Amino acid sequence: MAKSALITGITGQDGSYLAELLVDKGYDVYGLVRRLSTPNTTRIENIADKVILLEGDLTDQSSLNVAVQTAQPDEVYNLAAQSFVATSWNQPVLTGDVTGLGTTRILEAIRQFSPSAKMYQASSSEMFGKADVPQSESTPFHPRSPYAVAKVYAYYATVNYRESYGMFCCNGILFNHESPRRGIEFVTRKITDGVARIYHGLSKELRLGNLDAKRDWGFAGDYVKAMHLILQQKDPDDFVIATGESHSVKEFVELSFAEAGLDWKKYVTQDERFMRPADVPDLRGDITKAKRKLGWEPDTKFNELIRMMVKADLEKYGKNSVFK
Ligand code: NDP
Ligand code: GDR
Repeated sequence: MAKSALITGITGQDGSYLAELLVDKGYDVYGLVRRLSTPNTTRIENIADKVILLEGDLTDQSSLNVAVQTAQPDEVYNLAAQSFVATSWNQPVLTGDVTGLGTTRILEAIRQFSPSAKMYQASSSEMFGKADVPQSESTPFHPRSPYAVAKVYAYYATVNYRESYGMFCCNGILFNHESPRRGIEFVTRKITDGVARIYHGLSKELRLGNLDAKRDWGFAGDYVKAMHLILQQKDPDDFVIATGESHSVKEFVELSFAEAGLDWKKYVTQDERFMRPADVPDLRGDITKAKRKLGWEPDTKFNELIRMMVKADLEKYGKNSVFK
């Protein structure tokens, strides 16, 4: 019999790649989708007839109960969140409700209606905040945003359901991962989109915040494979997933503009509006445990990721280019 999986956040970047992976593996894939005035299913259009969408919201317990009862999942991937760090200062209570308490609601739905289901929690390198480099599973947390605070709560809720009820609950502590499907407000996609707009004459400048922050950027398509592997282990456990390399925002900017044959210094300006009340200076993951236990390593290199994203955005705007 085919395995069944329930993905919350299926309409997001990771949810769409994970759904494709699980469909390819022959899973019956259910996705939780919240009601919006304009449906937002563009990232899963290519697999629309291969997944079953269930209406629900992480702030609404009864909808999560019904989703778990309906899907009777072998595996639940909790990817839904208010995931944009900058917004978490403007909407701290909502972020706590969705990104933090939402995880407890999912855990409760599983405990009551499908307790043998395995659960994956989308934990984040943001939980480390200001920490020594590199960060591993044993690095202490020091969250620096309401988002990260909510993720730390969700991390421990996941560990607690494992320890309290013997449930198969795991945290993937994922470092930043990007793709052409990345939301436009995140810095990598904002940069590659900006490069394409400038290249095609649709924009004259790109305004950014802190160029010195360093992140360990990988490709989302590689990272969803790790999510799946984490739930295929004999015992539930928590894993850091990263590339092991970090680069500054400035390096990402330089390479992205260079990919389109442009000199970034002519176009990029710093803007206070994009500075954060507290930023995270340097994140770089130590993936020793993931390599040893999961046999996982990323395939896509930093330069390849940038090339992939710049190319996709250049092609997107190419159709409406003022030069054509
Ligand atoms: P996205 O922002 O692309 O996707 C978030 C998803 O959550 C969307 O499907 C969104 O739905 C859904 N969602 C938001 N609020 C609710 C709600 N109240 N009820 C139900 N669904 C909701 O995030 P990513 O795909 O990039 O990330 C996936 C998860 O991994 C997130 O939890 C994120 O915090 C975490 N993470 C991400 C990393 C990364 O680098 N990408 C690194 C580490 C952790 P809608 O489409 O309707 O908005
Ligand atoms: P992050 O990603 O906060 O790491 O969270 P983001 O791309 O938003 O920021 C990365 C770094 O870039 C700096 N920065 C800017 N960021 C944005 N968005 N816009 C700008 O103009 C800009 N200029 C500089 C930021 O200050 C920051 O230091 C992402 C999300 O996917 C989270 O959900 C996830 O948990 C973490 O990655 C791991």
